[in-house]
Amino acid sequence: MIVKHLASVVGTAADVDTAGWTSRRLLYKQDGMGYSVNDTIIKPGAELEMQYRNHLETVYCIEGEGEITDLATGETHGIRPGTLYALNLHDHHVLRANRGVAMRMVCVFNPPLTGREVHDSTGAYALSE
Ligand code: 9YT
Repeated sequence: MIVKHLASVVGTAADVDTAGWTSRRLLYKQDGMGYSVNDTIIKPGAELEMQYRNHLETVYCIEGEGEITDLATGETHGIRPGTLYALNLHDHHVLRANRGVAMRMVCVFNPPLTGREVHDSTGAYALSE
């Protein structure tokens, strides 16, 4: 059994900070679950264009508010605590956090992340071995 608390990840190598988000990586590929789990803060006012070509990602909002635009259809969906989105088609999208409030999201990746992945110029994470 693996039991850990967010506090044991904050400030370590598994706490990855970028201009738009901070990802606290709770479970990695190395944990053997077949998926990884992050507790991620999307910074207030952040606007992130992403497309995880190599991964499927499910995101569950637990704090804050914002929206996601599906760039294939132009459709925009509001996000608030309790909203889940699953990028089942490796969807090209823009994620926005409302100004003045961070969004806190639980992010699950398949295949699992292995380390300090950050987005490449296409908005994807590289696929590791
Ligand atoms: C929701 C989202 O994709 N945010 C970007 C950060 C990423 N999910 C991560 O590694 O936690």
